[in-house]
Amino acid sequence: MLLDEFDPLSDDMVSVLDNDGRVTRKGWKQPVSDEEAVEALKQMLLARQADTMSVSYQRQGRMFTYPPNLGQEAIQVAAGMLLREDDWLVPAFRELGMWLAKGVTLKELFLYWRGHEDASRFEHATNALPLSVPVASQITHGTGIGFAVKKRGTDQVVCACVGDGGTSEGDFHEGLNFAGVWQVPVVFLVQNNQFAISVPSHSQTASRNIAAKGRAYGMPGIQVDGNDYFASYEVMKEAVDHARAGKGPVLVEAVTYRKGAHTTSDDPSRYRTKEEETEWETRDPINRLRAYLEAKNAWSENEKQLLHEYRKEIDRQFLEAENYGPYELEDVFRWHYEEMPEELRRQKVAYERFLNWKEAQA
Ligand SMILES: Cc1ncc(C[n+]2csc(CCOP(=O)(O)OP(=O)(O)O)c2C)c(N)n1
Ligand SMILES: [Mg+2]
Repeated sequence: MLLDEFDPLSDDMVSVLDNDGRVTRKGWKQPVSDEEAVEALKQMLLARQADTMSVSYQRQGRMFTYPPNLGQEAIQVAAGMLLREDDWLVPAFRELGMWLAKGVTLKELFLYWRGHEDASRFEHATNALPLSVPVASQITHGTGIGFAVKKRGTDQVVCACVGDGGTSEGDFHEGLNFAGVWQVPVVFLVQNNQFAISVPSHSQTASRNIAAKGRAYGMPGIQVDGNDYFASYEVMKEAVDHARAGKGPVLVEAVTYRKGAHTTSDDPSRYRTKEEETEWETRDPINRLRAYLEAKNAWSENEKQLLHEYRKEIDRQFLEAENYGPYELEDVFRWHYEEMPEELRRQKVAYERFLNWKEAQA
């Protein structure tokens, strides 16, 4: 069991492939079929293409903002493949590969970043919570859902996601503490992408790593190379199986790198060096999995053609989002409570007054 073998207190990290896609672990057996690995690589390419185009849509003024997932595809696709339809996904805001696996459409995600409230409905996805921008607030929700699942006695698993920066929030610690005490079926997945906007992850904690924190809350913690698809798959599989078997929560720290900006309003050249970016480029998750598959003659896709098809489909869904229609002012206020409380009603009136004033200025 990797969960027993790899000790976060010794800074162990699970990995399988080196930067050239060669297997480095002795006695390793491929955990999925070649077909599944090929499918994973295709999903990673789709996610990356959607990301690249999203940044471009935003630059064209067609989307308000966007947080790129570039470079974080391996852990996201691996985790997504392991969630059952009735498992719960409790995301932060940078989980593209997992959303797609859950059945969330690109159209819905585009609609979200265009500021539309309807985007949070996820019509074709079961048990996927809306995006959570208030950092780490979703962790307590994930624990709560895990508590409910346990009370009902079903074998569903909750995957609650957070970033390295989110682990400094109180919600993270409350959520993990409660989860440990009640042994709920939750996998806490930290995508440690090295940054919380401009703050480097080593400034978030005096711990040796984030995975080690699991110990204090009475759950296994494990560090994995999140840019290594197979390692990510193996670790997430053990974590999900552990939770599903009623053995309680697990903390997974996936070590990765945010290749893009924090969001389209950020400029990473202000706080990190070209050398660092170049160094991480050699660990790119797509290149590593592709090199592995090519070496065993398992990758025969015409990538150019594939990307061409992806671009067409992404554009089609973007146009659907763009032509969706405006949202009502009411939508901004009406989803929090069954009946709008007085304070929200007051804010709505004030906002209407502001919009009328703005229109009069034009
Ligand atoms: C409670 C809260 N504080 C601050 C912010 C502003 N903010 C948005 S994202 C972010 C950094 C998050 O970093 P991390 O958890 O590492 O996730 P990443 O963006 O790297 O995926 C901050 C500070 C916020 N959204 N919510
Ligand atoms: Mg981060």
